Amino acid sequence: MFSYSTLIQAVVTGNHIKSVKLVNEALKEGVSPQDIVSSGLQAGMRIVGDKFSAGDFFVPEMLLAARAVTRATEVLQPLLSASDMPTLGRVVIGTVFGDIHDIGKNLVTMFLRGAGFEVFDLGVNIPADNFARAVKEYNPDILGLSALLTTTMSAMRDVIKALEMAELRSKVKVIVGGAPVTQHFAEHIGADGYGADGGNAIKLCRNLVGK
Ligand code: B1M
Repeated sequence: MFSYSTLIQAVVTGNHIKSVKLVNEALKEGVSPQDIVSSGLQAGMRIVGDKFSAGDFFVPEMLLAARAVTRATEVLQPLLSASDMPTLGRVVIGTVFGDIHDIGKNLVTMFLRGAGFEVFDLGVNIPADNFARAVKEYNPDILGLSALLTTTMSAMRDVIKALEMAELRSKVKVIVGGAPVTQHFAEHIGADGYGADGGNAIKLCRNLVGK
């Protein structure tokens, strides 16, 4: 029988074969993809982060854990992204310059697609000007910025400045998210919203497009 603790353990030990097997088991037993993400995969990643902070884990262990989560997420992707709804709006998303963390951004992308948004994912380590160019090219309702490092959060402000310089700021709503980001920070840099997690990002985007 599936248990969250074994999935968490598979993530913490970076066992991607086991994480995929356990996610498949959980799905067969009727566990929801959202619960698998929040109570299994994310819970495991929090422990990995704590171990890294405590000096018990190093970058290789984080990379193995990231692979265990990414592979497991690939199993969930069709379920999280499946949607028959008409498009609610268009979102461009990416991780800011200097930052290569993408697991959270990828999950938010899947959640938004599942909710009916059309999402263009630019990837990671995206310079501010590239975000502005993408806004011009794709003409999205919302621009989503993700950052996982305290040192890269300030790049979110650079993106807003780049939009202002290109006279695009009034054409798009900007939302920000990622572990170190807060509502206060979002307001401080002049973003239109802050998403704490995937579910929250859906609510925020729906509000911003008035649906
Ligand atoms: Co990094 N790393 N890492 N890392 N890493 C953290 C972030 C850290 C907190 C670990 C720690 O010290 N405890 C720490 C940052 C400390 C700080 O800034 N104060 C850290 C560090 C220091 C580093 C390096 C500098 C390590 C080094 O090289 N010495 C380095 C930096 C590389 C760089 O980016 N330039 C580095 C590298 C890496 C790996 C490559 C090894 C790997 C990333 C692999 C990958 O992403 N493909 C990695 C990992 C895995 C982590 C931890 C362990 C897990 C991150 C994660 O995937 N979480 C992380 C510790 C932690 O977060 N507890 C850590 C799970 C994910 C689902 O959550 O990303 O928060 P999260 O996303 C959530 C929400 O935040 C939100 O929704 C998501 C789903 O709920 N959200 C949004 C995210 N984006 C959003 C956007 C939105 C809305 C919501 O709207 C647009």
